[in-house]
Amino acid sequence: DSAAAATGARATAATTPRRQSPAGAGSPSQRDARWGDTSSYGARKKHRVFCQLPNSDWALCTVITTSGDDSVLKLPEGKVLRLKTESLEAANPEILDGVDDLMQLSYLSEPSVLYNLQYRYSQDLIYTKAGPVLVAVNPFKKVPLYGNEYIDAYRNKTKDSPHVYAIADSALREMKRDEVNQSIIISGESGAGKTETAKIAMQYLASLGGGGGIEYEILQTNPILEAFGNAKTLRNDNSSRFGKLIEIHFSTTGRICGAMIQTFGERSYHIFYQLCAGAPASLRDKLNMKKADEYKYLKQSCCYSIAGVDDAQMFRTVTEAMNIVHISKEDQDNVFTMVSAILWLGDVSFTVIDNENHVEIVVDEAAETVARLLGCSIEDLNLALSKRHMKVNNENIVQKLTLSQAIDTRDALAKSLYASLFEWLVEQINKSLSVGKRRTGRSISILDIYGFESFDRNSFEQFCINYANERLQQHFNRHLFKLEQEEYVEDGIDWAKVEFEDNQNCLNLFEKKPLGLLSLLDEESTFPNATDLTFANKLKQHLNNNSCFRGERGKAFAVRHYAGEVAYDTSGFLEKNRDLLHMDSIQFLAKCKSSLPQMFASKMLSQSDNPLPVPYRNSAADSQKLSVAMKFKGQLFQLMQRLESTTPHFIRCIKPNNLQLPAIYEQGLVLQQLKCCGVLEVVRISRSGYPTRMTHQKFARRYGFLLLEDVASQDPLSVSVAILHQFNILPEMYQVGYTKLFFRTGQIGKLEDTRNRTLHVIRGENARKMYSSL
Ligand code: AD9
Ligand code: MG
Repeated sequence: DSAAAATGARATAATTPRRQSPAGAGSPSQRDARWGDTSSYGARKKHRVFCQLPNSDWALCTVITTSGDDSVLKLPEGKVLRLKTESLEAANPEILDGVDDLMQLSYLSEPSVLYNLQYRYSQDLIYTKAGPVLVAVNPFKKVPLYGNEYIDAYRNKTKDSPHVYAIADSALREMKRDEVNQSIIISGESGAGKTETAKIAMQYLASLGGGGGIEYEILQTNPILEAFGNAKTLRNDNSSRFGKLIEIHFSTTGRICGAMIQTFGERSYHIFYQLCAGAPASLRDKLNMKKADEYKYLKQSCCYSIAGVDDAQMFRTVTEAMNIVHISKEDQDNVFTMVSAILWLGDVSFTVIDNENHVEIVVDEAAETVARLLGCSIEDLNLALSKRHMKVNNENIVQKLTLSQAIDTRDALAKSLYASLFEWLVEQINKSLSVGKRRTGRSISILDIYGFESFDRNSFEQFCINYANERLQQHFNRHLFKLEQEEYVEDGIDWAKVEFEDNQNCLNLFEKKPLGLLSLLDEESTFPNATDLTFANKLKQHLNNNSCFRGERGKAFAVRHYAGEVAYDTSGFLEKNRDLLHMDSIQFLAKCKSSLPQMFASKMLSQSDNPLPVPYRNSAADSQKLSVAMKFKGQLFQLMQRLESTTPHFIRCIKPNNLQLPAIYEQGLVLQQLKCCGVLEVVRISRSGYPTRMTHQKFARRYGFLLLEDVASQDPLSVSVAILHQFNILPEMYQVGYTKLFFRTGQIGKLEDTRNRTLHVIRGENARKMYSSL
């Protein structure tokens, strides 16, 4: 509902569609063939293997016997099961349980990765590395991993387990060492913990200054942005309705000296509730505040409070934070005046004045309060909401609006007032934190942005979000490719044998001109008679031979994204893309006496395609600004440009359950996210290369005793080569580098098994002790 969208009534996401069942958790036959056949090897007596239970979860079990095509297995709780041997997946040896980097796993199959994360999660080890990426699984409870003690430990390197602090610390060190700007790119789906993670990273960086000063101001931007930019949804009580990049600048001495915030996308709003609950009496009188449940815009949600959150207290926190970032009392008053005006605008009602359903506003408390707060006359407000100037056949005419047109106009006005207010607020914060003369040009940027989304029904919002994620994924792939390449080159390995997948095709599908999704959408948006159906048909007509595109029945089409295929329903695409705010509304704002509406109006005019404040323009299609998709693309390109010049550090947040509860780990849900945020892709990339690496020394020490010949006197490299030969490791399965041996997936697992069996055979506790400690 557009009115709900205008003010972000709480729990607007009540309409949020249910997620599709995870694609990867199907039966083994549906599994990705790329994981290869490791099972036949794993299914030997006493071996640990993964088997898939009827609910699709994988369970770690032990093989009791194998006969014919079947294996008899023992489940953890003691149950015995007979399954097809080929449906099993090899499990890693016990010594690899809970390793803190997934790359150390010898078998990198989906169940192995899931099991390892779960094993750690159950011990509150919520952070795990996947090569260069940090995976963070949301604990949904306080975990004892933060605070000064931990910050110091990571700073002094007395701790090196995976952590956001470790990422922030590397960013800082690399910024100083290489004199290159850094970025910390945090992604994940709604409620996965991105915003919390961003705050944890900021906390680490801010602690450098020892509290107080600009560091403190930067931290205080969080409550302000969250009040105005976050809302309660079904998926997250504190869901960010905007993407955010905060660039933290450092002085020559390595101290924080300023920051800059850039925001993207839609926004909404705890602040309505906070203002209602927490405004002091004087402000309440001045703004004619009602209770939250008395406003139409807020009533739609029937949700006026959030468990564990005191809105009144939050209001004080927000105003205090505004003081700290130097937003003057006067400006604060102006801000809350706008917030109140927007709420009252929702209560403005209309009466029908003729038999063509034309309307006028009802002059009541709502209309009077809006007029007073915006600083306009009732007549102006009426004109703005019930009439529209048009030019037809070169003649200027005034069109009366019907009830539904008037309501749409009112809601669009409320929505754009709020968007302008948010933008303005971010500008004020940026002015206050501006780096000015202290600038050294060194910075660490933290990006907290919505992740890939795939629902039962996907609309324009998912279309934009997934496009952005496709771009970020490319950035991610290229970075990883570079890292891998560097490591191989450094150790003298032929990296040409490593294949990487690129998602350029999918990006082309979006961006190509004139026949890409975005261009076609914009073109269709300018045709007054176009409909969502004509748009869908146009796509099918021009894009059907693109391998990333699939036309579907009716108004739908599907895109093959890196994270899986998503079907989009074009209903509402054109209207959302146009996001019309009529020139009349802008001119109405320009005439208002209050300072903010005027400023908003001139900003809207200056951002327009056609900057002339022409009162009489063509039809409804005379959008006063860039289309939403184009604006989004522009912001995205700016963002990418900024990121390109930084060294990226990636954090992928995972939501282990949809209940927002601790200690529940749903494999299917986790697996799907690992795919969407590219973690499985990292794993896959490294599988396509030589993921297991071990120094010559370590390899020789660990497996040398398995050799039949006496090699005691030889150097580690020769011993290593002798081991490779004796165990018939095929040449295409490994490469010998200057310092390390590089193995294809699964190879070390075989050696490890032989080693274990040999250790079993060697009798006597002494021998066991001697070797198992190696
Ligand atoms: V959204 O896309 O903005 O809807 P986010 O930002 O990914 O979403 P958020 O950071 O808001 O999620 O986290 C959701 C909730 O998870 C928080 O309100 C916390 O209750 C909980 N959370 C997340 N990370 C942690 C953590 N490291 N420790 C404790 C956490 N709780
Ligand atoms: Mg968030």
